[in-house]
Amino acid sequence: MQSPPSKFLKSNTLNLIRAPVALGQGLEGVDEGPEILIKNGLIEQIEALGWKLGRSDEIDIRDLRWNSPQADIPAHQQGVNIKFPVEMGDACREIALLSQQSNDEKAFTLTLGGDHSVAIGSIGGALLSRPEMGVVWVDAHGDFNTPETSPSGNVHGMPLAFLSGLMKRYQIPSFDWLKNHLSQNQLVLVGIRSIDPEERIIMKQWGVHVFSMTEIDRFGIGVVMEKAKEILFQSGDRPIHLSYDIDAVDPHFAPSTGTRVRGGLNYREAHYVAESLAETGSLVGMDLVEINPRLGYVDPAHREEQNVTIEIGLELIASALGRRIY
Ligand SMILES: [Mn+2]
Repeated sequence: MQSPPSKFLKSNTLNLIRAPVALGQGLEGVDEGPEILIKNGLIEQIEALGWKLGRSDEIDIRDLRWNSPQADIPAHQQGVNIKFPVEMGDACREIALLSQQSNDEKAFTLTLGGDHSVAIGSIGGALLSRPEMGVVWVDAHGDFNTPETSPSGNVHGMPLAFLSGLMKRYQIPSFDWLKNHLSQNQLVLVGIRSIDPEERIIMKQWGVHVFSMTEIDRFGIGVVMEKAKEILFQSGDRPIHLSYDIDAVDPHFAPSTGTRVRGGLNYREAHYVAESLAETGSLVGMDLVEINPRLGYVDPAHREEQNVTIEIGLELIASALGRRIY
C-alpha cells in the first residue's frame, strides 16, 4: 500500500532515530525498545507501506553516567528534584541534532524510545527546523512536571515542561540548546488519565488543551480528534508531530510498559488517533516510546504480554505511516 507522503515532506524517505534512553525513569528494559521493534520487522513494515528508509542512527548512550544526579543544577537551586540532568540533556541534544537535520531534509522522522524524555530531543530538534510545528501528545500522564512538582525527579514525567518553556527558570545548562518552545495552540494532549496534584496546577495555569479519557468517553475518539485538529489547524495548515507513549493504550492491549494506568485507549481508539493524523497529510514525525519488553503483568512468565505490546507498537507506527483498513 503506497502512502502519500505528507505535504510537508519532500519525498517518501523516512529517517530512523534509535534512542535507547532509560535514565529518564527508573526501570531497566525500556532501552531495549528500538532493538526489539526492529527485530520484529519494523523496517520491512515501513518499506511495505511504500516508505524508503533513509538514515538510521542510534544515540550513543555508553557515556551516560549513573552517578551524578543534579550535577549541573546551580547550587542555589539544589533541592529541586531532577535526576541525571547532564546525561539527559546530552542524550536529548544528540537526538535533537538528528531530528533537526531530518526535518531540514523534509524527511519523515521516526524516533524510537526509550522513555518519553527522548521527545524533548525529537520535538525540540524538529522545532529548530519547523518552529510552527504542531504536536499531538498521546499519553496516560500529563508529562508536565517540573523539578519543583515532580514526585520522582524522573525526566520522562517532564518533557512537556521542557518543550513549553516552563523549565527556562531552572537554568539547566545541559538543555541550553532547546531554543524554540511550544505555544498553547501548538499542542494537544490525548488519552490522559493520571495527573499529579501540583502538575495539574501547572497545566491549568499554562492553559494546555487536554482531551482526557473523560472527553473520549463523552464524545468518542472521532469527535475528539476533530476537535484536536481544529485547535492545531486554526490558523491554517501546519506540519504535525505525533508523540505516542504506549502507556496511553489500555494495559489490557499494551501491558509491557513501566507506568501502567487502567482505563486507557482501547485497541481501535489507539489506532484511530494515528490514522486520523496520517489522513491530514500533515504528519512529519512520530515518537513511539515506553515499550519495556521486560515488563508484564505475570512475572516472569510475561512472554505473551511482551508480544502483544510489541505488536501493537508496530501497528501504531503502520497506522501513522498511512496503513488503512480500506
Ligand atoms: Mn509520557
